[in-house]
Amino acid sequence: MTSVTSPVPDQDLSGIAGHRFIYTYANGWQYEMYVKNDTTIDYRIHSGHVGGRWVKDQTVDLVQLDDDVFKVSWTEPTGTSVSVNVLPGKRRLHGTIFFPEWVRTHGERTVCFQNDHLDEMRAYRDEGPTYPIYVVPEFAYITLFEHVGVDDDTVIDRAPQDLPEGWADRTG
Ligand code: FER
Repeated sequence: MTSVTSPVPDQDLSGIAGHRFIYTYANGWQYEMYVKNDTTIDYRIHSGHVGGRWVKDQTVDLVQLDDDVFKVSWTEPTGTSVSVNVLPGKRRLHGTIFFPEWVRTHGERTVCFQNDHLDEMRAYRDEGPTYPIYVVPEFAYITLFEHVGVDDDTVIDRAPQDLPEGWADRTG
């Protein structure tokens, strides 16, 4: 239990750390996230506004809100912020993405392996325009949720377009 003097519930991240999941948002956008450890994710964007984009070693804030409820939050070098709630047992996810105006109008500039373009992304971020923020709040269904172990750099090691045809449609 929590209380006003002790608001933080006990944290057990073992239900999400070391797991890969693939999910499709209600707007049709398909994403893949690997929770590499308690503070880091790798991900690929299979389709959507910035489909083709992929990222390794993004630092995140990860917490457990309740049994089978986790929350992953972070800000990208592009200035995009994301907060994702994940309910693995229910295969349910809700993400809210906060895109700067320049990513809304020029999303293609972010479609790359970001790790090779970090200074470029920060320069775009600082150039803007940032506002108005384009907020995309969507539920998603998790089509695949699997334990793959922590700190494995082979889980996400290539661009989404370099995977075999139909790879992201595997369920489980
Ligand atoms: C997600 C929604 C958005 C996600 C990543 C993003 C890995 C990243 C967006 C961006 O930087 O363009 O569910 O999960």
